[in-house]
Amino acid sequence: MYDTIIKGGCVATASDVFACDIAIRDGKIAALGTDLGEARDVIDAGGRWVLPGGIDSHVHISQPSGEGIVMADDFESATRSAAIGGNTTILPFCLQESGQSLRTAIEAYHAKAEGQCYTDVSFHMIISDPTPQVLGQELPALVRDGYTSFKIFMTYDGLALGDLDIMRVMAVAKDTRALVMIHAENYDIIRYLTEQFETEGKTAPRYHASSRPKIAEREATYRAISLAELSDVPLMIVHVSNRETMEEIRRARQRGLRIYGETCPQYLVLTESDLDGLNMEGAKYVCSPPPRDVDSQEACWEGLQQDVFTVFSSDHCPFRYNDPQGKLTPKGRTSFRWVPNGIPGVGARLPILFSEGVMKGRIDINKFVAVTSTNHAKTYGLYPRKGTIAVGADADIAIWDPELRQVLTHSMLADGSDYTPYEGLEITGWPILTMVRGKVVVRDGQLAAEKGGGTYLPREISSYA
Ligand code: DUC
Ligand code: ZN
Ligand code: ZN
Repeated sequence: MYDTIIKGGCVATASDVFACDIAIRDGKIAALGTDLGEARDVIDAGGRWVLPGGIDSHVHISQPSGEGIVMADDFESATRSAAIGGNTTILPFCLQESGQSLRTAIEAYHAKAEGQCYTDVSFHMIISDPTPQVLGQELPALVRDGYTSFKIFMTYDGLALGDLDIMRVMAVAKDTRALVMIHAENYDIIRYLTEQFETEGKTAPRYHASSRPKIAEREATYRAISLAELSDVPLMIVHVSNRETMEEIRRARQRGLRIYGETCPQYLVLTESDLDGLNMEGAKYVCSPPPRDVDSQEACWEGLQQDVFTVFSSDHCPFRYNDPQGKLTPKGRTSFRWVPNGIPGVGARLPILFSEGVMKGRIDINKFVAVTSTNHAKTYGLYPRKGTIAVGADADIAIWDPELRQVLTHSMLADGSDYTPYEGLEITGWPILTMVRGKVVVRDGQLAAEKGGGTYLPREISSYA
């Protein structure tokens, strides 16, 4: 007797498509096949895709974001939206504040997440203050404890690491086999242009994009790749927005370097002109790197199609719009520099890629599964427990209706923000059921479980390290 059987669906993994039933026991996939016998609960998946639950490996939740600014999501609302959008695991960042010990930082995030989550979660560290103590003791200890990836920044006051510190961090990654993620934009180009625009009175949100041109991203990406090559470590270039940067990653990969790339929905369906909105409307689209142009969108699709990008993440970094603690902070009206930087997307990521990618024939269903789930699990040390449909894996499953046509509106996403940058997008296909370790969490767009079922996942070393 099984707990659940999902019957009659079309199952897809990163490599295969097959019609079969899935039997689940104790939260794990126990059998695949037909005529599997009895179960307490039978779910009819006829005419549906049955896919591994999405894994979103780039999410910001409850992260300090500057004086007077508050992120729109806590762990409850972010994982709720994630589950409604077909995800079963998310990987938020844990920010080390200046002078803070990594252990103190991580404990604070665990406390925020405890008992709140609808999906499983795991954490990447953000290393902002790589002191000898942090590099010599704290970071290696955390990697041993299952925090096997961390992000560093090449830009932002208080976060940017110079090349010397980047190499020091990479040396620790080499020793511990942790995976480094990097935010690659040239700090001084952005500082210079920001000053210039402000001097000229060009302070509207649209100048956020102009102050962070493609060349700032391309240059930093090439430098990051060079430092990773020197240090002999794998490197994930996160949130890639344009062709020139994609081509740097492609060249590195063709040379056999272990360089990986990530892109996000905003680089497929938004452009810089979205920041043009009158008054402060453009602030809704302020994120970094900024959305670019149609050729950049095309390049990001090519990157996904041609394995330059192995993961597609949301970079969910949510602020409310109509809120003095969000996008409409009074300081933001004085300059784009002060507009909270980031946009929501954890709930919209999968439907956008399914609709724009699979349904419009740009990628097939296997690629969809690879870049939204399997590759995240492999990259970040969760495979094969997560990221596939196989006997013994966690029963993390999303059932998709490929024919449901809807116009995306914010209320469908159930996050803590008050808008979606993707409002009005026509979406074909939707995850109608999300199951986390055998338990149905979302059914027909509605929550079907209490919060707190999501658990923390310590991770193995990345398959790439
Ligand atoms: N980088 C991110 O990864 N997210 C939000 C803002 C940023 O700069
Ligand atoms: Zn970043
Ligand atoms: Zn981010």
